[in-house]
Amino acid sequence: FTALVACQQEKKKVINFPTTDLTAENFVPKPLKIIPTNSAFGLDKNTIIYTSQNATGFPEVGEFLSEKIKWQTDLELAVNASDNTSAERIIFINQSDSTAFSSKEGYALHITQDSIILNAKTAEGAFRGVQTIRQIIPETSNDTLSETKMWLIPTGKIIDNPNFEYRGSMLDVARHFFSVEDVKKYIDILAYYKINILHLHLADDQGWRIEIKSWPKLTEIGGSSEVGGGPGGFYTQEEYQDIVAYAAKHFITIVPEIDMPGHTNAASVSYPILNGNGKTPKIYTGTEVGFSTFDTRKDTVYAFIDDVVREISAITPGPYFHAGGDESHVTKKKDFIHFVSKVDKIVKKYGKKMIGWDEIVHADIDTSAIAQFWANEENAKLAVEKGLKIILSPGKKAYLDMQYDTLSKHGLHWAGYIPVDTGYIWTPERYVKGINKENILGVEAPLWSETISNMEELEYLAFPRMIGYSELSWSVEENRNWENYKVRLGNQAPYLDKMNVKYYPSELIDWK
Ligand code: TNX
Repeated sequence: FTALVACQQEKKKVINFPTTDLTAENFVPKPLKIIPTNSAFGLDKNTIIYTSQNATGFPEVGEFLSEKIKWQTDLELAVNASDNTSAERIIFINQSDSTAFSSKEGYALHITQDSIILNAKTAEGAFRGVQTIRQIIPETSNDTLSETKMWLIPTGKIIDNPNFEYRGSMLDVARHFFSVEDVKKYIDILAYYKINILHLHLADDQGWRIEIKSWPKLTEIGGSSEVGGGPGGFYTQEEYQDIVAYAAKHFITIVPEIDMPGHTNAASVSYPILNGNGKTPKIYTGTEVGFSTFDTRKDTVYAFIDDVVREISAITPGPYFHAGGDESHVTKKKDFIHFVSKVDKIVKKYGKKMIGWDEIVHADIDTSAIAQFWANEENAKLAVEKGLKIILSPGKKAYLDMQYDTLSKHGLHWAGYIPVDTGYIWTPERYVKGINKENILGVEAPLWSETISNMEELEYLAFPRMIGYSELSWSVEENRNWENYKVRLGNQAPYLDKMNVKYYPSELIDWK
């Protein structure tokens, strides 16, 4: 590698680069530290990508960067080519155990006129750093400096680490079904903003969306409906694995949710034995909540849940299983407690940690469980008293399905309206009194789908707000500032347009 750099130095043409400022770049989320050196690296066809070869995942991260540079600039950069004699500049993705970046997702970027060196402990860290590189490649080339087209990248140093380890979005594929292709597009965009969790809400009253081989009617019957009477749909286990693998390639962990004991009408329509009231429920396509429950005292119900958790866990490499637990309004409190405690044990039996909506804290559960705070602060405080970690998804701030304002085409407003500034201006670290940084696993923005049924509608609610949640979860408090953020957000327009994302063009933002 040193020889290669020396050889480049020799061949380098003398170019007077314009003055640059790395601190003025449009990074979202904002990196921890940026130190500009005010010159430029010229990305052109004579640039090569080189990675640590023996460090797991590094060559693949190099290939990913090459693919994305091709998409952005049309340049085709070789990755780890054996013949690099014509190379003039290098992007080197290097495995390093430096202590400058303390977490597995941390990285350091060192950009000079000749090279971009990305150091990371793990491929995951390298992948996050690659997003930063993607964000500083200008939209257009400057071809006046040399005979080939060149994209000028400001020089300097970046040292970066995530503020929270869990940075997520949830997609409700139960109220309306979204295809594998839709989910992959959502993953593409989330990854660009360093999100690392996609929680899929796979079952609710209106539909069951994941094949369970030992209980086939769940998808045959329960998969055939959705809100408003549309056709519904479901993922076969292969399709789900395809999503999981695609997410993994983007260092995103899939969190599967089967919501229970409430929100289970679709399961009970498929197998009426589950609800224990002797009646066969009807398919439900409305949007009411809180009317269904499993029979919490029946062994068959736990045998069913054991099969569901076993089959899903076997195809879910991530550490979490989300068991729902919200709005079980027709389950008696003592039955709810009994139920959640039993489900927690089943989830643990299959090697996963249970996540549940904040209501689960009333049950006798292990401290490895995680409470997702959405509405009830008392529940969240109780969770912390019990030693559980919290995921923050406050409805008033982080619900992607809340309308922007009274004119919004889609969405609900039971938790209020969430314009783009309101969604950004809050401090997860101090949102609930008594819940401090060390109690918080991270932030997740849920997108419920009662009012959206296709990608365009999904994008209208998710973007641009989801981009703000990426900064709230990745960047430290000192680096978050609305006035500064809103300029960087406006400058995301070219990327979003190129991705064909139909974002809501909020008037609060000066879109580029
Ligand atoms: C409340 S948030 C729900 C969902 C709805 C959502 C609509 C939560 C845990 N439960 O069932 O879809 O409101 O905003």
